[in-house]
Amino acid sequence: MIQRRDFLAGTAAAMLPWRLPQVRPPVPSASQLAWQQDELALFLHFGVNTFTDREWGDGSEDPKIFSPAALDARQWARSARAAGFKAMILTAKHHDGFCLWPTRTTTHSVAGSPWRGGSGDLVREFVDACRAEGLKPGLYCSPWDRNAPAYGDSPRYNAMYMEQLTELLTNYGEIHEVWFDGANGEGPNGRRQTYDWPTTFGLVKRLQPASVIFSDAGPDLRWIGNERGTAGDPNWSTVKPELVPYPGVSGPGVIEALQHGNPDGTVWRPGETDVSIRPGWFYHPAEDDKVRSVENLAELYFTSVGRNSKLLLNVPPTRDGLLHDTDVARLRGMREHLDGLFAVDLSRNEDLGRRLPISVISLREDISRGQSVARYEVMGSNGGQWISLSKGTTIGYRKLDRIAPMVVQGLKLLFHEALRPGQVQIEAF
Ligand code: FUL
Repeated sequence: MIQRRDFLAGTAAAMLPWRLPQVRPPVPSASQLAWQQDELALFLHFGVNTFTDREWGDGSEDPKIFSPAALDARQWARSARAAGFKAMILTAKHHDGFCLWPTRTTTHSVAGSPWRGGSGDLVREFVDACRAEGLKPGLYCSPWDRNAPAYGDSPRYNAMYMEQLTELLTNYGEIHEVWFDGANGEGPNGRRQTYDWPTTFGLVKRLQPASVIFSDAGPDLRWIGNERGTAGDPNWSTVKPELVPYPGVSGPGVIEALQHGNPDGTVWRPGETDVSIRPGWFYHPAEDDKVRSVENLAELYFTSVGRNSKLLLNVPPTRDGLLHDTDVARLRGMREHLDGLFAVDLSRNEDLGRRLPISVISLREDISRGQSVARYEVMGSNGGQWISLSKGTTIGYRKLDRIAPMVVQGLKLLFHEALRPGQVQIEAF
């Protein structure tokens, strides 16, 4: 018999030694929950580097090189939506300091470029395209700025950075995710900058209270600790904030904390897995034949969403300002592949009587109540006998286990270790 739902709070509760006292566990906010349920977001690295063929500009680029002749943000958004993505995040400013919107803080922006005759606003076109296609817009504004003369004069640059964020977060409607990296290199004057993270995060929360803030140190979402597209296993959505106190911090234990979270964590801070469809973050013609395959993209889904994370997949626009045909085709292929894989939940069949082999087991915890399961095992019966199909540690939002294809007549889920009572749903494909 298939057990689609198991209530840990029921029979299993009596058998399991709960690891934590029955106090109210950290749980996701409504924004964090919605963010995780979206599963897929598209990342767009675009700017002067697209035209110089570099990954990191040095801030000396002439704004006149920015001239995407056929730029169409709706094409980005349509491609994302068709592939099942629910959100998009744009590099409003990367380390080179070039702003994709006509900011008042610097002339190093689209206003100095020939694009749209110098009166273009790419952040505007981006958010409009997101909304037209039903996607949630997010923005990445790099704190490291290799163009700003004030960089390294800490209070002065921090004031400028707050002004830039204020423009981005007040003039473009609701921004769902605000993305920060911790990059902290030298400025045009060779000086290093001391960022003011508490004020930065406070400003975002004041201007966009429903947004989620991403950085190594959250506060809402944490970096998963690598750019290879692989979340940790186990992966807890709870963290001990003192282990990663600010964005860009390095040292013993930091990557480990980002990859795995912590079962005893006091704060809900799920991991976001950012990775590029190409070797670089920005578009480079020489990488046109190095775009990830459909199978590889599907694999990324398993190692991110399938490990209680969310996938932020970078697909960089070309110099024309369009997503490349190859990348668009791979996104579509990824969608078709996943749709095919998850088309029929075989655990719903009355007796699995169609005798179709299952090859993927999907588990979902009701994370609105927190994250609980620490060790589980899925058993399948092939007649009279129960055999172990897969074993794992954490589940969280979603855990996907691939197994050698097998026809089973029954499935059951065993909980060997859990922090507290919870609820899990099992499906089979
Ligand atoms: C890093 C940057 O240095 C890379 O260029 C890229 O933007 C990546 C997503 O974040 O911090």
